[in-house]
Amino acid sequence: MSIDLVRSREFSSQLFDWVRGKGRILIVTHDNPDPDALAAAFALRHLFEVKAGLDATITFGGVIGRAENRVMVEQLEIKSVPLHSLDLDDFCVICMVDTQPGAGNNSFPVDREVHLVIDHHPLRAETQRCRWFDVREDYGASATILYEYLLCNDVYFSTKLATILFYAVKSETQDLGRDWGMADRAAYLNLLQLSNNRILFNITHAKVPADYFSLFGRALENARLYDNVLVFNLYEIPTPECVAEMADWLLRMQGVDYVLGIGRCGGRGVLSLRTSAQDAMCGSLMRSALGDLGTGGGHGMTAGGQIDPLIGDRVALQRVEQTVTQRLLQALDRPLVEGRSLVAGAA
Ligand SMILES: [Mn+2]
Repeated sequence: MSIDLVRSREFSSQLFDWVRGKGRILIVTHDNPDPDALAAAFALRHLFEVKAGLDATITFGGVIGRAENRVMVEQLEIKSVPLHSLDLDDFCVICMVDTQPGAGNNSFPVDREVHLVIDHHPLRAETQRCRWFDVREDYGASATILYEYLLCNDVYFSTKLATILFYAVKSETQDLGRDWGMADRAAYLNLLQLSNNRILFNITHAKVPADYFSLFGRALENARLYDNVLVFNLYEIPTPECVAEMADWLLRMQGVDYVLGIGRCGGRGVLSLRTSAQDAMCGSLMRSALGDLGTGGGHGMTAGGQIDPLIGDRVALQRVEQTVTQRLLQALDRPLVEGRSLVAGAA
């Protein structure tokens, strides 16, 4: 058994000993959860049920906007309750997955106690004050940590559970191409053979509404190139995940190594940073780009950020775009060149 698996076995068995006999459990993910957050929450709830006989509720702020993720939740029956509708005093144990207390990307009140944190973002000081935390920065997905808990506790992988976890590792690491480690590879390969390939196809080929395609046009129209850095502004967006999705798409452009995207959803600024440079540190680049404007974090090749609130008209969003672009170029040690529009004829 690898060192990682021994760590997983010891941590999880001690955790279950502690949690047994406790009352209701709440599992909080980051706002607008992605497949990794949803899968980690689902697997943790399953573990509590099987190993401790306890019910847990999955919750988060925001919405699940991305078409793929909606199909995932529907077809694999991942049940959750909106955070704002809960009375938090009803819960005895609070868990966080794929996010950490005070990280800025979850809506759980910062003054409330969190008992358990399982995550793969850089460890925060607040997390170290929690009763239980297992934070592995070298893991590509939180789902991989949960996969190991299930594995070393001899929990049966139903097709549903395997498919959820597999899709999480697949999408989070872009099929082991981005911020992945050997643990993710082991999880990916093992889970693939247990997964439902028809549901996986339905998720990756989710139908999208007609106005989804207008986002591509808007991203192109408002994209500016600063040498190998591309910055785009989507302005008002229907769901926060659009920014990351467009950023992933534009990163495929030849000669572009970094993509920074901006948008606003529900009065909140949403930022996403992507790179094709394997040795980059997007999390800290995002924080440099935002400075005092907002909060952000992430991994080597991806990062997210938020400005809450982001008020004002179109010009206000353009001003934010200029500021974060300048700061990003500075952090990357690039000359502060004048950006040029990607599409001929655009502003
Ligand atoms: Mn994650």
